[in-house]
Amino acid sequence: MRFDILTIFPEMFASPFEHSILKRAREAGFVDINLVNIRDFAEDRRRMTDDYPYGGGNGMVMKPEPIVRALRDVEERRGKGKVILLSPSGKEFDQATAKRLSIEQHLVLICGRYEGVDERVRGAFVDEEMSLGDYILTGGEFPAMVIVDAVSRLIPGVLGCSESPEEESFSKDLLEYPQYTRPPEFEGMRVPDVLLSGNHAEISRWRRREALRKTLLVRPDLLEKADLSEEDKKIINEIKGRG
Ligand code: 9D3
Repeated sequence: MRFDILTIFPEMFASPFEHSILKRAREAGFVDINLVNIRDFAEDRRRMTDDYPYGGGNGMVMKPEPIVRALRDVEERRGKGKVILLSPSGKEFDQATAKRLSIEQHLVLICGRYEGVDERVRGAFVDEEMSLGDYILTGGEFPAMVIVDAVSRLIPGVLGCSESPEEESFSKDLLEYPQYTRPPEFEGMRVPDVLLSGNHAEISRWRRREALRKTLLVRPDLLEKADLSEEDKKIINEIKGRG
């Protein structure tokens, strides 16, 4: 997967892609990340990338020319990709979106700044507009990093088999059950006996119950869409009954 990231702050991306799984994915050639400084495509002597909004109002708007020149340069050098504008007005990015994007060859991410981007860029050059969620950030740079991370790990070969995303679909509707590792007792807190029992059927039942309990408590909205068995529903009623 090729990513081109258009930003006026390419330095923000210095380290996030240089660790762990993403580092390995880049070294192995699964992921190729190219940073494009929008300011390099500004035409005026001051290299301005923003300007006052027509009609007045607070803040600045990103000028269309530098962004579109940068997009055309990317297309000439690296081919046509799917162009995504990161903006608080976009559709919310989620795991289904990450999956859909992971089968693309080439994504071009435009990081907005200030109050936004001139509407003519969106209208004529943007395929999709995406937000990370309903909170206000200073720009699209962190969202771009999140999208590269979430999409890259879904590209076949990027994760080793032990980290495989296979089983994510199995348990996607629920939050995870609690995990423990050694030591068996830490500052007076014991690992649940069932996990030390070696009884795999019982461990599976315990994990399902704990995942249901956690989801009911923290994300009851997930249970409405979840694919629950009759046994699951019985367990949920038990948990509810006990409070
Ligand atoms: C006045 C209205 N504001 C929109 C809620 C203006 C505004 C605030 C912050 C416009 C742009 C920004 C910068 N944010 C992003 O570019 C952004 C973002 C975000 O703020 N939250 C979640 N996802 C994203 S993706 C890009």
